[in-house]
Amino acid sequence: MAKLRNIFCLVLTFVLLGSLFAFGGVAYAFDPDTSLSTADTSFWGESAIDYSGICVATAGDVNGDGYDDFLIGAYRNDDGGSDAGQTYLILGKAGGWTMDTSLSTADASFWGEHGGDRSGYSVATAGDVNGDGYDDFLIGAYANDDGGSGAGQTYLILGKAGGWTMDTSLSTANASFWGEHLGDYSGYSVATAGDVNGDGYDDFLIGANQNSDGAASAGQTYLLLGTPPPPRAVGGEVYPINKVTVLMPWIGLAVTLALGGVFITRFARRRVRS
Ligand SMILES: [Ca+2]
Ligand SMILES: [Ca+2]
Ligand SMILES: [Ca+2]
Ligand SMILES: [Ca+2]
Repeated sequence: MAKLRNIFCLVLTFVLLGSLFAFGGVAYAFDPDTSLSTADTSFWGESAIDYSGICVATAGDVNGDGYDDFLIGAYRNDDGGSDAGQTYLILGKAGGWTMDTSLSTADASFWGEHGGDRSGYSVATAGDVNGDGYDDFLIGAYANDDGGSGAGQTYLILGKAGGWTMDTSLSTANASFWGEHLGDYSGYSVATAGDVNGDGYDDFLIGANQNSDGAASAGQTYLLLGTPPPPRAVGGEVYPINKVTVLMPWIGLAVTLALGGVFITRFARRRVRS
């Protein structure tokens, strides 16, 4: 009886596999030569000649809700000034994605500081550079003039649980980095480097492809190491700190023994790489 049952199961398996291959083989979600009209979601630029989508990237999980978030750069957008550029942040969610969505409905956006900055030409997650468990991100504005004409500027925006808004000026970024010389075009590319020195804080890269320190337009790439938040201010003074930090990546915690207390920091065990 058992033998008969085994033969039956074998025949059934062959029939099922045969039907699968007869209908074009094992199905896969993505096929060759598929029109993007079948995409799950799409986003339109807000205005003509915005060139939105010049750069797109994951932002990591910037609000710590377990859904990864993403960035869309529109470096010729004029909302902050002619070609100041705008970068849109779209927060992840379980459902409700639709095609032909205007970027005006994004969860947050960031304008270049000045006309002609071309911010959003490069966008990327930075990983979690300050180890607070929220991923952080970078927006490059290679044509920004604050450090000299075309020196370029890159903005670091730290993740947070809430309070994201549209039409925010990049002048309110948590940190920014100028090119060394005029014409460097720093911020032409930006990326996370992962955690290159293994201290639990993600590190990041800024490219300045027109920098001439090595030779004319040899270019220069800068690595910035992630750091913990600055010491807490007490009575307007920066608190002097002598500390020992013990990283415990297996439970996603860092325990800092410092003058003034014991601080426990949660950091992302999962690393996001672009
Ligand atoms: Ca998220
Ligand atoms: Ca424009
Ligand atoms: Ca962070
Ligand atoms: Ca690091």
